[in-house]
Amino acid sequence: MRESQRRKRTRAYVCIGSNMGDRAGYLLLAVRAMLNGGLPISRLSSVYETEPVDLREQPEFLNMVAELRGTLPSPEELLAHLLEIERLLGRQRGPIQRGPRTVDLDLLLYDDVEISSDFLTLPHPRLHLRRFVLAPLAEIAPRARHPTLKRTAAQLLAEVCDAARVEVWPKREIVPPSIDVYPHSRG
Ligand code: PH2
Ligand code: MG
Ligand code: MG
Repeated sequence: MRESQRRKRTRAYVCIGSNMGDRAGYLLLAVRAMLNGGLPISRLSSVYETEPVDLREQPEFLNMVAELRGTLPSPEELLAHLLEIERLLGRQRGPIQRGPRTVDLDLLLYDDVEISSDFLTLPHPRLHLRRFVLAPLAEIAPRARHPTLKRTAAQLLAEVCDAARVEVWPKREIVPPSIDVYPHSRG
């Protein structure tokens, strides 16, 4: 199969996170920047509010997962594009690793690609350890397969030990306003 044909059917998953400022606004800006940059988003998970892991003394995160499907740039080019979006959205890389951030875009999976370089590790090395990644991933792609562990997202979620809280956000259903938007259009 030619390279151009192979790349047409690529599927990749990106975890989006924010725990600074207008968190939902940053998720939305990240999704818009990905679409404006030509990345073919085919599915978006719900938004989840999630307890911080690793560095636990920091504000709660909003996290979600996007599926990209179609003709994609190479994994390295895709990561460079995601890092550029982080930079445009005001992400500052301070001395604290895994600390608060306006927006974080992590490449989780790219087909069955396995890479380990200084720039990029695929699958994401902590993907299978984090409920805040596995819950939104399994929501939109329960059968997505981890090529190294040979487990699906649904299996990894059922088995994960991470007890940090992960809940769909916002907790209450958004009820449409009861105002009549078209007051003059009725017969
Ligand atoms: N990201 C981190 C560290 N900890 N915790 C949650 N809940 N969500 C995140 O996105 C997250 C985190 C480093 O990237
Ligand atoms: Mg991250
Ligand atoms: Mg990151």
